[in-house]
Amino acid sequence: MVQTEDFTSVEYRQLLREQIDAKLEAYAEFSSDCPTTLAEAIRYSLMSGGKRLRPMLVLLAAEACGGAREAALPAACAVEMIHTYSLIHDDLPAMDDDDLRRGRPTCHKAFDEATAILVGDALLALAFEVLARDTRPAETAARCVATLAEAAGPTALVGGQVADMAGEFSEGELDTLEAIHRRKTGALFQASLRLGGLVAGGSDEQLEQLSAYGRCFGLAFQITDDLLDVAGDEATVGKRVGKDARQGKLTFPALLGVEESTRRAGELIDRAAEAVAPFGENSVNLVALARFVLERNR
Ligand code: GRG
Repeated sequence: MVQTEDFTSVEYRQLLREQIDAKLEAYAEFSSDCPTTLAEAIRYSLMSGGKRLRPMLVLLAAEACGGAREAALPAACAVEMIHTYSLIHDDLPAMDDDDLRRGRPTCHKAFDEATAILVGDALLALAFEVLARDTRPAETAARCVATLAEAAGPTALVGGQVADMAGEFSEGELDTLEAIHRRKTGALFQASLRLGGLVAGGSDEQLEQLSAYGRCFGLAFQITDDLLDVAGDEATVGKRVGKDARQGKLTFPALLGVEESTRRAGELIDRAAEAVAPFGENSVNLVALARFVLERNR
């Protein structure tokens, strides 16, 4: 069968996954200075069958700007490392206290809490090592490092997590909820798009268009995540479901209902597609990935 570079084809999605996984595998090989258990726990968490949405977005954004996939792979892996570290730490007893992730025991259950904390720390550092060392030219690497650090930092991923854990909602609940998810979930998606654009030498205007896609995509993704917690099948989703309601968490379906949440997610994906319309033919895969997220069951 002819390989088509079309995200709607299973073969192309498989090819992207294989390229991302092969690079991650290579990055998760360490010298004997890395203790065996730590190396094992890093590989356990990193090579555990996540959907790889963020690295795929990096690669598709690079392609949309006319860049080569290969050059964007270090950035793609760096984002996945940050994402994986955030999941490991989020699953810890001090945070969400979860025992199932990506269809298997969470890192602290399979190993222990100290190891899980240290795996997260190691992945955070490794992400910036590979991004700074393997992205060319050095000036682009520096811009990528700043972009990813901002998305992972106190005003984005970490700040969003803190605000979510504080769980204080009052008037303007929808605005508060969106502001939390813009930081906790959206910032890393937005950074994925920008990294792909930066590596491919995209213009400031293109970077803005990719960012706009990322903002809408991130929020739509979070809404579908909340919907899966309401109606998803635990074995398929690969993590516990129904937890938000049990914990009395504010979510999009709790606030707006399932129907309105579903409608909003669809509207946001339409807006994401519009944002990258100026890329013409080069944006078809980004649009296809956005639509794919609406239909996901895990
Ligand atoms: C601990 C600093 C820190 C942050 C944690 C990621 C996160 C912030 C919390 C996870 C809780 C959660 C369910 C967030 C909703 C969105 C999300 C990140 C879902 C998981 O992402 P997927 O579905 O995961 O892309 P896979 O496993 O496919 O990679």
